[in-house]
Amino acid sequence: MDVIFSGIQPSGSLTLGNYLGALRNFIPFQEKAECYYCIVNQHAITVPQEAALLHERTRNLAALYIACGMDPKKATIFVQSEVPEHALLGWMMICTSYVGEMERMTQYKSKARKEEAKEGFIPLGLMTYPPLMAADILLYQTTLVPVGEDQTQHMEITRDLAERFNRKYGEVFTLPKMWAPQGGARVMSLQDPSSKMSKSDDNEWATIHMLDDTDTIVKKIKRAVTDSLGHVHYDKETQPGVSNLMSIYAALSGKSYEDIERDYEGKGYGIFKKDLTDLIVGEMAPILERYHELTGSPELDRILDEGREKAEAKAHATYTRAIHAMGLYR
Ligand code: AQP
Repeated sequence: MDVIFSGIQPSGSLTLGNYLGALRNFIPFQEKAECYYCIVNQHAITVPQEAALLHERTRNLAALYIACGMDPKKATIFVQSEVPEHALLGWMMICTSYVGEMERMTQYKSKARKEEAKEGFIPLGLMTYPPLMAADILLYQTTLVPVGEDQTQHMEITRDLAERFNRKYGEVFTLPKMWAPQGGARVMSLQDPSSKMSKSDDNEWATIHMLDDTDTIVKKIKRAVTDSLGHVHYDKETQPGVSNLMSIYAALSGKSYEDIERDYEGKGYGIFKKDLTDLIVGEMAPILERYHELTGSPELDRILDEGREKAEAKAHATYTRAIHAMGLYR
């Protein structure tokens, strides 16, 4: 049976990109695999966070996981910082990493530039993000990691670090494979279709949040960048804005780009955008209803307490093997 691990950072309000690229795809695995779904709050602190907000978002993200259909009876749902083995193995993975390979990570380069411009410094945690992510995955002897296509480079480095460790210290870690949704499902910013939709984007109009109300979604889709060509056609080079909206439409409706082009032939962007809005609202409405029931309920704490215990048991077994392999014991 496959072992699945994945996580999302509570670094902001979740976007449609997080949903289509990651969260939605977590759910079917729980029927056929051993699943660990983590709220990776230690990754969130790789950039400055406000304590009260981080705490609130951590709980909210757990509620959103469950509202999307994650079943605590079938999957282990837990908070990263509550299982100390993540940070402990993370340090061992940092010590297995090379500065050069970390500096080459594209996410590091783009986030470092952004943080330097905003704060005047580059947090070191941004550079050591990939070894911590490797530790998260390797602790559970994970075979498959469902993530968005933007995480390809981090998955490659995870495998490299596992192989490097195994070669030097003996076979401790299973080499995990990445699982990305078909068609890529990389959702781009509604205002700049050359950059990915991100929950930490400062431009509110660029991002659809899963918790946005209907009115806000209507306005954001209306303002989404298109072009002057006026036909619904998929071509990322000449019509990047429209192509991005089409990829969201395709992911939510299950239709192919050809079908969408045929359905909207001669109809212009207005009708297409309205139907797209209806699709998004229709998908999010039941999720939001369940989310609001869960956020204040003690059920959430019970689920996370149980999740922590189950995760810790498995993580501790791998961590013990790793410290013995590395000689980190008396
Ligand atoms: N735009 C996207 N399209 C498809 N998938 C996406 N993911 C994120 N954005 C998109 C997928 O969501 C999962 C969780 O991401 P994360 O929170 O761990 O970090 P991230 O990739 O850095 O996400 P954000 O939204 O861009 O967060 P911030 O702004 O805090 O950095 C991953 O599987 C990712 O592929």
